Amino acid sequence: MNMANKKKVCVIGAGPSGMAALWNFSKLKSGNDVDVVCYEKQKSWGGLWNYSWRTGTDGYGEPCHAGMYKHLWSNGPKECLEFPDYTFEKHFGKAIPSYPPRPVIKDYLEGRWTSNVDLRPYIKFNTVVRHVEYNDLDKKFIVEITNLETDQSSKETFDYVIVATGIFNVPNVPDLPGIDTFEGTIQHVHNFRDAKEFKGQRLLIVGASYSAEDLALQCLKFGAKSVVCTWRTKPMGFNWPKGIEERPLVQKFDGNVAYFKDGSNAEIDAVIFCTGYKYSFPFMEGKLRLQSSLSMFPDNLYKGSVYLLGGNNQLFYMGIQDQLYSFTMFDVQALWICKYILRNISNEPKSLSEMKSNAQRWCQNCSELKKCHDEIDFQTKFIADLSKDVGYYPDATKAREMFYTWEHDKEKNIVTYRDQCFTSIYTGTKSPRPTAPWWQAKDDSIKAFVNKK
Ligand code: FAD
Ligand code: NA7
Repeated sequence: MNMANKKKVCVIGAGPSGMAALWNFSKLKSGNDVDVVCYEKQKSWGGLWNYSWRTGTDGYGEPCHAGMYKHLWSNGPKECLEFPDYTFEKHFGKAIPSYPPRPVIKDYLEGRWTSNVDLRPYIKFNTVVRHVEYNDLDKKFIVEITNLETDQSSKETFDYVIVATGIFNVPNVPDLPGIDTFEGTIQHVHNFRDAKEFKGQRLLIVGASYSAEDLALQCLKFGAKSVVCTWRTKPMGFNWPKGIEERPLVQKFDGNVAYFKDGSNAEIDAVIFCTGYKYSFPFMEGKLRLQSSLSMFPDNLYKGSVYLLGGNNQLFYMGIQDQLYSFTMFDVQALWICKYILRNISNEPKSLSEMKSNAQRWCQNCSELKKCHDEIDFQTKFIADLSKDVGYYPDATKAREMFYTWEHDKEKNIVTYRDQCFTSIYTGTKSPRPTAPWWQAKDDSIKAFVNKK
């Protein structure tokens, strides 16, 4: 194919989703048919899995992307996010326990991105995408970028755009009556870096989901005096260790006292909002901008990927589903998008109306999900549906049973669930037990987790 006929593809973001797109394009050996360029505003790949001490703005004055913190251990078993072709055992040369800390996960991801492939040439680091618009006349996107090192801006044209900029980077921070009078520290979990900071303190955590659960446990583990989690819709309801309790939503603050809906109050030293994130794609022109809040199937996306309100089916959003499966889901979604661009999909839809009604059915089913099991089943079906179209080889959906066990383990004991062992779908090896229970493990280095005798 001659250069002029090559399809030009822009991937925005080199986190796990964007990297899955690059990996799959490279494996499909599509170099003859497409030119792929990835813009990443950070100096390195990995997205949220990069740890940085910075909060607020980065060295270039851009909003800090990652809200990753020290001592984060995976909150799901690694066997549920393992790549079929690149297992943890392959990467580390031995089986490792099921719940690795952040540096281990990042190392594993980088292993997949560098093993028998060279993805770096695709990526322009320190380059932020400022604006994307679509021209109906020539059916091309105009992408405006800024090289943060030189502060030079330029425009490039593309046939396809894949938005893979993540969904957990713009904090949702509600207001609470009287919080201006609060005498202690206040932050959103996006700015939380080190649990040791809260040693000896009485914490109030606002929210009742994954971050609230993890911070409550982690802060207590690293020496917080007490933690009150305050919920809006329903409590997490775990069998908490002594020192953590749940109360209905805080109604007001007066000085360092928080007053709750049940009439109780508590003295507090620090407040951490674990109130989730906002979907934010400010760089997309209005008609191309996905509008959603956290969902397992945001509206107006065929197969959870092709944007249906603009861009002539040439615009994709990746990794914007609330995530149970994470990396394997990104992988199959990436393969689907790559094959769609290369016109290599079985069951390709006939018309826009067919795509819209398909997406609406998925949205409707998503809106009926009630329990965690429903969400596990829904995301399993989503992955199976994409897999069927593209012939994604091993069965990633086998993780479903493990998610059930994971949920059960958490209900049984929220402190010990990370000490349990799962069996790899792809190697059949059962993971060893961690040498120290998670509650006692404080060293999150690769050396401590992987190389122990
Ligand atoms: P991101 O990782 O957010 O990457 C997006 C990338 O896009 C970033 O590199 C960013 O710099 C770049 N970018 C953004 N805007 C622009 C722009 N305008 N121009 C150029 N580049 C841009 N998942 C799990 O499976 N297990 C866990 O234990 C787990 N723990 C988590 C803990 C926390 C605190 C959070 C917030 C999330 C966690 N997740 C976990 C979920 C997480 O979302 C995924 O693991 C994964 O990082 C999502 O990848 P992504 O590529 O979609 O997004
Ligand atoms: P989530 O899962 O979006 O949860 C946000 C929580 O915040 C949820 O419990 C909400 O309660 C609560 N919330 C939101 N707004 C408010 C207000 N105004 N008042 C009180 N409570 C509120 O975000 P997480 O950070 O926990 O998890 C996101 C990812 O980060 C996840 O993948 C993790 O692995 C890490 P609701 O139930 O809606 O009443």
